[in-house]
Amino acid sequence: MNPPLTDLQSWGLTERFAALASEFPTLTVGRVVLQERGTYRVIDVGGERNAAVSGKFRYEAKGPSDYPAVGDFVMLDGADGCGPAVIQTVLPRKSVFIRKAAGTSNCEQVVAANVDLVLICMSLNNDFNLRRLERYLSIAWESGAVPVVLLTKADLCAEPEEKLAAASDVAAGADVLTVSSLISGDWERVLPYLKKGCTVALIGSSGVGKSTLINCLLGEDRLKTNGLRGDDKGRHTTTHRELLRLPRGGIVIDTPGMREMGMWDAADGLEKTFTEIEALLTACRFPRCTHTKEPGCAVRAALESGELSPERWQSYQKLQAENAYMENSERYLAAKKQKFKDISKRNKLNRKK
Ligand SMILES: Nc1nc2c(ncn2[C@@H]2O[C@H](COP(=O)(O)OP(=O)(O)OP(=O)(O)O)[C@@H](O)[C@H]2O)c(=O)[nH]1
Ligand SMILES: [Mg+2]
Ligand SMILES: [Zn+2]
Repeated sequence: MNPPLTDLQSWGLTERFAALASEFPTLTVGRVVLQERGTYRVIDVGGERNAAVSGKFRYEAKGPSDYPAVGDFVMLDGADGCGPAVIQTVLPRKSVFIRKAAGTSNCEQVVAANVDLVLICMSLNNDFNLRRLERYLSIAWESGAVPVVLLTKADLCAEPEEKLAAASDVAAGADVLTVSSLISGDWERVLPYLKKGCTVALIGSSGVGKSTLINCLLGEDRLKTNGLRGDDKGRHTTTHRELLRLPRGGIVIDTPGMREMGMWDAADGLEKTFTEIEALLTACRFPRCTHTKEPGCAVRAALESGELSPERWQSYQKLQAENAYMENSERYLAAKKQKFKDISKRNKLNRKK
């Protein structure tokens, strides 16, 4: 008897991706569920197996973000079920969470693709940092997914309400909630965000409890977690990105804690994260106001009245500068050029139909 066919809808295959996949009648659609360096695990109609990109794919790839990432829907060759599958192409992404890769190279790194919701995890003890939250929010808004802020390890914090209010203040437009994975009944408040067929990625520093929460959701200790409770010093327990299907429906992506979350093309995300500052900028009397000494400067007025905190203003300026620096890098400009080429090619194809 043949094994039962995988229900790809429960792995997030929507009508949009099914329609895109139908353009490749000789290939099989699959979803990347695990990525570790150059190798992939994919789920397709026949189950889960190893996969690698084709030589042609490698030859044509213009940069790191062209390669498949966890969450991507890919078109596969060799659907006979034996041996590794060959990834021929990546279907156009619905959303993509990209950071600047760690280190000195000005290259992008795709953290997760086709995510509906990004759960930004920050612990209520040592990891709590509003400025870092603003950085994560900017990248998350830019991704096209909806950010939700999860303040973890609520059991270790004496004044969670205060921190909840402070985080909510900087995260306008996003839900913010506190959660403890050690208190039964408490972590369940995450459940409304996990809907059947929806993909949720957990992102945040090492040790904040991402894998522990996913284990709660799975109902078993499947993912490795750092055994020392209460300690959130970065130990990088999770070393790869992995997509898992939850027993009650919903799909989660676990990611390793990242030391650096560099900005990569996050202009729109910054605008969404700092809407009140963007509004102030348009209210300055002079269009080229430097917000230092010009009369009628709305930013300085807001700083003086206390409506805008100096820390938030500095954070905005810092992230803007970092983003502007990236936008001038060679790699960024090359990626941008390629993106426009791909879009015009796709539009042309659509017109032909
Ligand atoms: N007190 C408390 N400890 C927790 C909670 N959630 C996780 N921890 C502990 O925090 C430590 C780190 O948890 P992990 O789940 O491994 O953290 P992670 O975010 O997956 O870390 P990386 O995989 O390194 O990115 C473990 O010792 C957990 O037991 C919580 O809600 N309360
Ligand atoms: Mg982990
Ligand atoms: Zn001004």
